[in-house]
Amino acid sequence: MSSPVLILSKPVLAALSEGRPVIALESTIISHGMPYPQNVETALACERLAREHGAEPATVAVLGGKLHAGLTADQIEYLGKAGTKIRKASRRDLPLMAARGEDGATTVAATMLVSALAGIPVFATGGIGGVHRGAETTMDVSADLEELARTPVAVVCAGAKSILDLGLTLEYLETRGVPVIGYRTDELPAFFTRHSGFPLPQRAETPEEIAAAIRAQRAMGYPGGMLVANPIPGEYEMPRAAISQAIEDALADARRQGVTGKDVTPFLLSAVVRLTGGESLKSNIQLVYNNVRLAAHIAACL
Ligand code: PSU
Ligand code: MN
Repeated sequence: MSSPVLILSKPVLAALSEGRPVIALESTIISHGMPYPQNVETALACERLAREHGAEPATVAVLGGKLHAGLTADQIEYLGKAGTKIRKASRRDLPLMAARGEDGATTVAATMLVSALAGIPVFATGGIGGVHRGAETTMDVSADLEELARTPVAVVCAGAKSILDLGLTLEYLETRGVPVIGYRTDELPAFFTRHSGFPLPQRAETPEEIAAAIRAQRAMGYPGGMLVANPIPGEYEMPRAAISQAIEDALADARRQGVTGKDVTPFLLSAVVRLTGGESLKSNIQLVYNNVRLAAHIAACL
């Protein structure tokens, strides 16, 4: 069901109306999260991987002011090539962008919102935004956390990067009543690494179990989504010392340059890629693939 504000691609519309599995994918990770051309290659590979695992991919973006679920390869190429020239679009940005017919790459928050409008229950990304270090003075808390509290979409991620304050991120999710489920782990994964030292309240062993939890959440009329934390496969993990050092250096750079607001996360991500000589990008790509596979399995069970 397309509407004046929402456009579903033909394959996504067909899959939804036939009751086949569909998973959403975001586009800020394409325009702001990775360099070109790896961003486009990764986005297209995620789509192929979803299909191989039986789910139709719905990559989400704002184009000409319309919310799109399901993009063409040319549209993905456009978002990747334009990179940070494309607006990073979160929930707050959508109304005026629609009025003005603008283009934007959707964050986790905006992608969840579009997924819910389109009727897509599962969404795969790399990492979510969270509570930034120093948030007690900056109040920089990602809109992704609020969206998880209010919008009924299950988000599969590899945890949150330790550019964030992981402890405060978990506290915030607890306060807002968001189910946070470790997939075969008792610990919040730290994106580039499997372990953060922060225990999770619950774990699940199979995609079936997670799908059953999503169905139960719906049946309870429970407003809000779910966070599924899926650790990066061990063979693609970054060495812990190297990544910690890169993150500390990136944070120091951001402070020196006075980076604030929505520029913080993209700045830190590209600094970490540079400081690790590109190694972190390889891990980033693999953990996204791992999340796409799990999201497709969950969608197939729903
Ligand atoms: N984490 C990543 N790569 C990304 C992002 C997060 O590993 O590209 C993006 C997501 O789109 C997420 C956004 O929604 O950054 C969070 O931005 P902020 O911290 O400004 O809310
Ligand atoms: Mn922020």
